[in-house]
Amino acid sequence: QMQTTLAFVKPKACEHGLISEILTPFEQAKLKVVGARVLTPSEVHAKEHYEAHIDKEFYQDLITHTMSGPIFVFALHGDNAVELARKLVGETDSAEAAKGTIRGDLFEKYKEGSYKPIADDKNLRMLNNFVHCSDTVENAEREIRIWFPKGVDYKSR
Ligand code: 3AN
Repeated sequence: QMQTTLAFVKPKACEHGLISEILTPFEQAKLKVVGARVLTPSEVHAKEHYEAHIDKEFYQDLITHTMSGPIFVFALHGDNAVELARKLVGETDSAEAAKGTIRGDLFEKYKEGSYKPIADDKNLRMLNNFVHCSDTVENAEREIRIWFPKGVDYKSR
């Protein structure tokens, strides 16, 4: 059924100019961009977004990294959007993500280039895995409320 999901290009990927490359596979998979903005997350929003990870050992690093610069947040609408977008993104560790996934393909393309220091360090690589993407319909709704408090416009699509 038709759903809306939430994704964002992480700070390091924005810094490396990867926004359009990350957006393209979603559009090619017939997901429509129904909301988009660039912003540097506040601590309150970063913590709200990642509240499920509050007990993880990497939580503070995750919050710090999320706040470290502008992110490109976008909402995607389409058939089975939540699961489809997650499949397009791939595994959390970009080095393990399959060929044909966004994380897998970007890792292969940039691991020897300007992204190398991030790619080489497992901790940095996990934190800076190019893109965030909601994992469930409930989280997508929750995350859309955080980043698009006025909602997103999918009715016109
Ligand atoms: P995903 O982004 O694939 O849904 P989750 O939900 O397991 O991954 O983790 C949320 C975020 O926490 C990830 N995007 C990643 O940046 C970060 N993260 C997950 N595991 C680690 C880890 N072992 N070390 C550092 N950061 C991590």
